[in-house]
Amino acid sequence: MSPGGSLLCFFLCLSPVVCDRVYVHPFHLFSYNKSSCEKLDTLVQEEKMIVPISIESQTIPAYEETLKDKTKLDIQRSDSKGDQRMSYLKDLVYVLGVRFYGVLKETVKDDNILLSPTNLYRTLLSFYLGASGQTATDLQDFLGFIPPFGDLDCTSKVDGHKVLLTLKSIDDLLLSSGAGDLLFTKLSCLFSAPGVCLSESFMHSLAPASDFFYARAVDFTNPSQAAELIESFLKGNNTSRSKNVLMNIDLSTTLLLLTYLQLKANLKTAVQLEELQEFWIDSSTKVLVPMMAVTGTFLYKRDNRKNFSVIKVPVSENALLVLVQPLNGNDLNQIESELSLHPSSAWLQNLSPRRIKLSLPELTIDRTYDLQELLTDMNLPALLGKKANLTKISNVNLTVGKIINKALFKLKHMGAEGLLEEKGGERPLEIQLNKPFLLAVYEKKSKAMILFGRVTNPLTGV
Ligand SMILES: *[C@@H]1O[C@H](CO)[C@@H](O)[C@H](O)[C@H]1NC(C)=O
Ligand SMILES: *[C@@H]1O[C@H](CO)[C@@H](O)[C@H](O)[C@H]1NC(C)=O
Ligand SMILES: *[C@@H]1O[C@H](CO)[C@@H](O)[C@H](O)[C@H]1NC(C)=O
Ligand SMILES: *[C@@H]1O[C@H](CO)[C@@H](O)[C@H](O)[C@H]1NC(C)=O
Ligand SMILES: *[C@@H]1O[C@H](CO)[C@@H](O)[C@H](O)[C@H]1NC(C)=O
Ligand SMILES: CC(=O)N[C@H]1CO[C@H](CO)[C@@H](O)[C@@H]1O
Repeated sequence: MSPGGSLLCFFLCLSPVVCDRVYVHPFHLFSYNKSSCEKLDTLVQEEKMIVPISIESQTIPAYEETLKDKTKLDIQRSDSKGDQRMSYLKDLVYVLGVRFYGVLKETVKDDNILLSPTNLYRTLLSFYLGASGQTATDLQDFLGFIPPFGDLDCTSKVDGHKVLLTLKSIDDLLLSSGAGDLLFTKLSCLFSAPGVCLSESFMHSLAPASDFFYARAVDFTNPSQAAELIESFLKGNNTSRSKNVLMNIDLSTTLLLLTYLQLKANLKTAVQLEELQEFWIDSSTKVLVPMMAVTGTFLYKRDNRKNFSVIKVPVSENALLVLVQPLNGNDLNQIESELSLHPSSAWLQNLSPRRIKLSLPELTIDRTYDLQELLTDMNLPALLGKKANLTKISNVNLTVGKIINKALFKLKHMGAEGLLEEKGGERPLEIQLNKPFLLAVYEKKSKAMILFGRVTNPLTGV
């Protein structure tokens, strides 16, 4: 199971990570070494288990409080090894994101798409942390960690905590400085069947990656009631309705994971255009949408061979919004079909500064996907299916139901309605995003893709 393998090789060849003197295969930045392997062997497997309280209980359980305190301890130092880890991981995150995008593109047809590659990665990594045996091996493969020499001992295994900490440092960077205009929050909820115990260390691994973490028990044997309880639980926590995604919960579910990533950004100096503007959904259908405009010097590329343009707009100190638009009558399909051939940060390369007046729709895109369905569409229904070995999560056999990933991206203007200030000098190049386009949000330093999607109709975002 390594369709990702060939892509991975491609990226490895492009960006070998070289240490000061000796070459260290990037895999070993994350794998166990000989001495930590020996420690693992002698480690006594005596797990503390927790039975989550009912979703209907009004109290905040002690285990959630403890987790909050632990979360604060995990502050990351930045060092060269950490940078190498980020640089390697960002490519794996991209490959996974593009694979999921690929199946979504086939299933949702012309709809908007929004997914968070970092969050998808983190979700599957959580299950890796809870998996043993073949399930752990398969998940590691799926996450893109292929051992370089086919080693079969413990050094061929990836230490999931190192990966998790690297993902966390990426998130921390996004918020590190000047995040004033950015709202970035992550919520994780683990819902288990009543009486099912969950390992404390598994919960501990999930919690630090989220701003809000909840673990509650729900009776799934009444699926519609379970869906209602979950809906109302989330509503109390500022999560917008997940429409239909909670429908058809499997009766046999004993574990359901839901994560929600929100990113809201304000375009400084952008102004709202007074009148609604045309947006062409396809060559013969237009809708009228609220748009904003911003003038400034942005990094830009126009590729007249491949027929697309890229513009990079900073939305905070460390968050970059990248917009990709087809040119010369090219359509999005063509660009999408070549995604997997691009290295993860290709869109950030070879751009040059240009004075531009950019008009683009105001955006609110909220999308929810069930990873179990997407895995089935990828012909991998067994990866987290009924036979999955998740003995590190619970001592009972778990049936993982839905794995819901929800992402919200909101882009607004900061300035008031009105006219753009026109400074003298060079006349700006006018670019109007008035046709379907791709968008991505990158963290600037690590070049990790936080959000990725396409806008085919700005009016049907939620
Ligand atoms: C092995 O890994 C552990 C934990 O990551 C680290 O503390 C130790 O220094 C490493 N040992 C060697 C020989 O690299
Ligand atoms: C899960 O994996 C562990 C480690 O390989 C193994 O000992 C155990 O028997 C497996 N359990 C099941 C139910 O397959
Ligand atoms: C929900 O929103 C309110 C008001 O916007 C805010 O004060 C509160 O912290 C939010 N709660 C969560 C859990 O996000
Ligand atoms: C780009 O557009 C031009 C003009 O429409 C066309 O001749 C050319 O084949 C296109 N290139 C690609 C790679 O689609
Ligand atoms: C859990 O699953 C394993 C393998 O499928 C099976 O051998 C074992 O009996 C099951 N345990 C329980 C408690 O159902
Ligand atoms: C911050 C907040 O609103 N938290 C709520 C999340 O939902 C649970 C269950 O409804 C409430 O107990 C919390 O107060």
